[in-house]
Amino acid sequence: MLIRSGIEILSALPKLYWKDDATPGTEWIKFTKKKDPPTKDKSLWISLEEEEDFSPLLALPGHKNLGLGRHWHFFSAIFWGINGIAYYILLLTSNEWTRLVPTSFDIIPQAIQTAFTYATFNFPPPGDPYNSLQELMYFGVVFLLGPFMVMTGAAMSPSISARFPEYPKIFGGRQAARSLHFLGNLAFILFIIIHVSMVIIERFPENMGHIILGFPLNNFVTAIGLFVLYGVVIAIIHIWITKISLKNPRVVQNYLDIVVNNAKYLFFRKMVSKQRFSRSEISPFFRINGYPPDTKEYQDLYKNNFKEWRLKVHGLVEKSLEFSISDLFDLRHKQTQITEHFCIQGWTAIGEWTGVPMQYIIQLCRPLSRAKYVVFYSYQYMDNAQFYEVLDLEIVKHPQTILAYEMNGKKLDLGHGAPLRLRVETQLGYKMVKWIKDIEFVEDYKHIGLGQGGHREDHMYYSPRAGI
Ligand SMILES: Nc1nc2c(c(=O)[nH]1)N[C@H]1C(S)=C(S)[C@@H](COP(=O)(O)O)O[C@H]1N2
Ligand SMILES: [Mo]
Repeated sequence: MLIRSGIEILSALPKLYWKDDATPGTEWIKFTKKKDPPTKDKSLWISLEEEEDFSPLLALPGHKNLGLGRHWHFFSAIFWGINGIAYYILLLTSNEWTRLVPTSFDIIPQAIQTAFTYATFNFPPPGDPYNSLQELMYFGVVFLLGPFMVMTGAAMSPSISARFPEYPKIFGGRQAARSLHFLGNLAFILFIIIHVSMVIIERFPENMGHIILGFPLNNFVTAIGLFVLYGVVIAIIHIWITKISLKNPRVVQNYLDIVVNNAKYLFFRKMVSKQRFSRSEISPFFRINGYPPDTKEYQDLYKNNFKEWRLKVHGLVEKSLEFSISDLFDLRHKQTQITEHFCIQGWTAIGEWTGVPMQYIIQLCRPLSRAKYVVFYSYQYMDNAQFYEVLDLEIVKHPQTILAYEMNGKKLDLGHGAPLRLRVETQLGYKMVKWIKDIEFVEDYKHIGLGQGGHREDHMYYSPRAGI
């Protein structure tokens, strides 16, 4: 499940980079035939066009459902994470660890010897319980590869790397972490293929017995039976979760979110962004996601340089507010931050943003104690529905949550959200509403849009919380 949902996530940006600018064309490998953005008019091209449609035979659930791919990925990650912790505890509090942890360097020459034995199509004598090569492999998977996948995975979380900006640098940045996470997955696949093959080739009945029953079998038929049963159970689970995901995505989204969305709330809402990149790190090219609003209302505002544009702040507040764009420019509370943007699809870019901290807006409008969420509405429509996103009030209060009107020292341009867009530096990009129209403080969001907590949640099955 981790592998297939991981492939689904890869399909949303089927390209891997080493540098965090993720400049189109600099990928070291890609799984798409689509051309990079047309160099002439980058403004008409958005990163959603980079998504690929992978088959459900490979990806979970397949057919461009990044939202559910992520749900399955994090659900399985939590499941296997708990399983792994239990395994570590049981292993290390008993003497079982001696089966896996080498206690002498002699194991290396022995393992080389064993590798030679296999290479000449012979079997080494059975180990106790493993031969030296096998022991080294298991040790590597359990104590190195597993933790490596958790660590490279965590380096891609916007909340974790916003709170600890030094952390992703261990791997050479978030794009390098993404590439390494992919290579680690290949290592896992290779291990699974070799491992299952060896189980079958070398002493099959004994191995099957040991793995599933805890004692050796000497009966070939029983061993085959167990093997087939095991394979069938796995196949049925996969067919079932793939089918319900494709047929009933909303149900799967909501059930998995009981675990996934609440885990994000638990772990990430208190993480505050500490990002401070330098000017020299600003990316030369910053992808755009979302086509600019095509309504007449917005076009008129745009043509007139947003003179008639007004930002309304309303809902569960003591004092409703209204600002023109020059009102916002004139506020003394002005903040500039250089941060790294992480789109849910997988690309990153570093930019400088200037605007008004939401902390200050909150100070002015004084939300009622009932207010739990803040809704940011856009002038843009997608799939005939107004774009909006809901954020926990707690996260909106973070110091690097700002209403930005400048990017890289210039007035925000059309593509990046003119005249005003949100920056929430601990969240994925889709939470950062562009072309903002108004802001509402609410107690609940079930009555807004399709009730999932945002346009992307409503239409693409993303989670309402976006810390990873
Ligand atoms: N109104 C609106 N805001 C939006 C989007 C959108 O489609 N519509 N896309 C979001 C996504 S998925 C990302 S990654 C960021 C991209 O910001 P950028 O275009 O400035 O790079 O904007 C977010 N804000
Ligand atoms: Mo995004």
